[in-house]
Amino acid sequence: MTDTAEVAYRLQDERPEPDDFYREVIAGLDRRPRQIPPKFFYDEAGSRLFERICKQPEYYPTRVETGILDQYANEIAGLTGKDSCLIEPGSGSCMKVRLLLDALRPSRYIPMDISCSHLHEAAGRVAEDFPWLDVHAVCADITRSVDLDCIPAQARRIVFYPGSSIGNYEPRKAVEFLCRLADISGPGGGLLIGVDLEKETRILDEAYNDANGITAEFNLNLLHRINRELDGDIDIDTFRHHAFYNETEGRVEMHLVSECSQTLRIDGHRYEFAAGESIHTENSYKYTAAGFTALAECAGFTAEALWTDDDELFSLHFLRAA
Ligand code: AVI
Repeated sequence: MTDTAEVAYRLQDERPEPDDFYREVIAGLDRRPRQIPPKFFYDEAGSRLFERICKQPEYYPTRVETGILDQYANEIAGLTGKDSCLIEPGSGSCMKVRLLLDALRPSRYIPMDISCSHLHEAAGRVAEDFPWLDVHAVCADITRSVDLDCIPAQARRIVFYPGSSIGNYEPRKAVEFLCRLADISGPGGGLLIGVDLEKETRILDEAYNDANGITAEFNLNLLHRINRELDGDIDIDTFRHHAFYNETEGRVEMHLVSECSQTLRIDGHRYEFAAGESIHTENSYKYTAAGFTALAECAGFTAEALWTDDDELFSLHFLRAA
């Protein structure tokens, strides 16, 4: 735990083992179809690229969700109440929460992220800009169980999970993760969650294939990361980014496709790739508002409120834990 004199925040370090990346890459490349979990996108370079994705004109989720949070902050505060403990798993740059803090006036804010240096900076900036707020940052892999002794016993717990990251889980895993969030929020607590909605394929295909190529860079950074951290010998130029909406599965899929037949070597392991063979790096499920509510009910939540934008591109749900 680290205390800084200038800003009132503490950093609790529960970083994943460095071995996790090694083990999951080695195992995932042996699987068919080959796959690497999307949580490994978010090293320092990946986290910065993701921030740039969020500013691309085609990537509507950030812009639209921000508009919803801004428009309904007071209404949201009416449901959460004041003086709650606000917990944000996967907090990234902590930008969206800023739209809520003045209305919600939580007694403590707990941002949690896998990227420690990024979290350190982002949480520090929140503490500086909201000097009345008690900020306690937790660096952790939120897909694993985390020690949350830092939650004050009496405060109502509100989990804030914006960005539609729930869409990056398979629906069955999404229910498991929602159960985890229900445990964190505890009886009577709440979950404020952003969920991307089903829509025209063209809009989705463009959102994950931005003209500036930032999403492609973000996807390919995974290969750079393997070279950097796992002593890989991958020629990045022999892979291309491929993203498309899979209508049958109701999800956008991202892949890294080998453009030629080749052998990759990672720490003594060899992987033979045929030309056109891919590594599946991400799914991003899209829901109807009713479909997502049904999923959340499976995890024991009760729907209390739902907000969307005029074009019904994105939804924000407030759910109460049983
Ligand atoms: C973090 N997550 C919700 C993003 C998404 O849209 O699934 C990650 C992303 N991948 C490509 N673009 C953005």
